[in-house]
Amino acid sequence: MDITLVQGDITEQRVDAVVNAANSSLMGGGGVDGAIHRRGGPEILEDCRKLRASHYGKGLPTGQAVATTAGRLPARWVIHTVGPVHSASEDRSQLLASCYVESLRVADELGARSVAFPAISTGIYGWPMDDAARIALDAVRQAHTSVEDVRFVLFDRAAYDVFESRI
Ligand code: AR6
Repeated sequence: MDITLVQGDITEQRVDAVVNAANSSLMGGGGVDGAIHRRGGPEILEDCRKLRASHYGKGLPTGQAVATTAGRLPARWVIHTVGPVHSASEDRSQLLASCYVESLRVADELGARSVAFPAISTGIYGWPMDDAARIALDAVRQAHTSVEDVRFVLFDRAAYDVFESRI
């Protein structure tokens, strides 16, 4: 598996699957989630609504992942995963690692070979970038997957530099 780092906007990535740092409602939000729904258009939300109705009445649990169409994004699928909110009192790193592992498992089911990840939980959910980068890179490196190209798309230079120092 090749792991590459890109500084930029995940909605512009030409990959088989783009991972969304969603929330358990699957109904959209800010950050990456807002950008993906804005650029991808209403088809994505429509698929999310269907998933809520058919499988996730109580919402998608933290650490799990599920796929929808990518709408107008230059990708085939969006894989929505729910990162944990960072906690100073409780170690939730297994849940964060699970987001990466489960997203790759869903990617395998779809037959996706290239996947773009944002730095899950490092925005609104408050996870320190350095710790999140360590967990993300370890999880992806250890995953058993047929995905050949994993791309971490870091929104700003500071995040890119943190990932680069750990790769
Ligand atoms: N491309 C790549 N990275 C981005 C982009 C983008 N277009 N926009 C933001 N980032 P966040 P979370 C970076 O807040 O912490 C939503 O409301 C951002 O700088 O998107 O998992 C959901 O609905 C940060 O480093 O996700 C949930 O309620 C990283 O992406 C909640 O936020 C993740 O930031 C999830 O919070």
